[in-house]
Order: sequence, then structure tokens, then C-alpha cells
Amino acid sequence: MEKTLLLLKPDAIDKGVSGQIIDRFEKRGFKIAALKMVQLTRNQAELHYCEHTDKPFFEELVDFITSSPLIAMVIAGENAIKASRIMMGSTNPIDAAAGTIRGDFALNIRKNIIHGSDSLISAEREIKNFFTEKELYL
Ligand code: RTP
Ligand code: MG
Repeated sequence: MEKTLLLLKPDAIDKGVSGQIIDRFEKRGFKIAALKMVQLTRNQAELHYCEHTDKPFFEELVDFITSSPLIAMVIAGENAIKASRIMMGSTNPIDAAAGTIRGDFALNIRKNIIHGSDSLISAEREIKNFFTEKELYL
């Protein structure tokens, strides 16, 4: 079964919509393999977003993702990576279709509610940044 890392970002917790978001993934048929609430250190956030180190928005991205606690979870199921990215919608919520998570819950490119791994290689790396083998239940 394919696994992917999802982060319900600090704005999802602030808005009180994390349950509704988890519900969408469960209804779709994905199994929760791991879940925890955590406030990221700068080091952990920089590792998570290492592909963006040279981007102009990197500092703001790390400031935001470390600003308050988030919910990290691993879900498992058929085509988990691609299906979750489609459920999330475009990175910029303004371009995200209604019915997608970002299209329904977000307006701002930084406060865009959710992260999902974008490939098998990044999913493997990102899951290890958040969970030990023992914390994965699938
Ligand atoms: P994520 O990694 O958070 O799941 O988002 P994503 O794959 O859809 O987008 P990505 O390109 O990986 O960007 C990571 C996060 O950086 C912020 N961002 N800001 N032009 C900008 O100001 C800009 N572009 C991207 C977003 O918050 C995005 O989620
Ligand atoms: Mg990304």
C-alpha cells in the first residue's frame, strides 16, 4: 500500500477544521497509519522543505510552519500520493477548484491548510522526518 505524509498546517488547527479534513481522507478510503500533533523546530521545518531552500519565500514558509502546532499524519491506500494531491487542490488556493481542500478552506498561498508529499521519494524522506518505524501502524 502506498503511503504519504500529510501535514494539517497551523492555519487548519487555528480554523478548527482539522477533523473535517481527516474525515475526507477516511471517507475516500485511506487508512490512518500514524498521527501526532507537534510544533516543528526550525531545523525540522528546514529539512521538510529542503527542496525550497533557495526560493524567495523560504524564510516566510519556515516562519509560518513553525509558528504553532500542526497535525502530522501518514495515510495509506491505493495511489495515496496522487489522490491526496488532487484532493488538496492547487498550491495557491485562489487557483484551487471548489470541492478541493484548499479550494474550500483557504485563500492565501502561505496559509494553504495542508501539505501532501509530491512523489514516492519525497514521501519516504518526509515520513522519516516525522515518524519512527515503531510509530507507523501499517
Ligand atoms: P506543500 O509542499 O506545502 O504541500 O505545497 P505544494 O507542494 O503544493 O507547493 P510547493 O511548491 O512544494 O511549495 C511549498 C509551500 O510553499 C509556499 N509557497 N509560497 N510563490 C510563493 O510565495 C509560494 N510558493 C509556494 C506554499 O505555502 C506551499 O504550500
Ligand atoms: Mg510541496
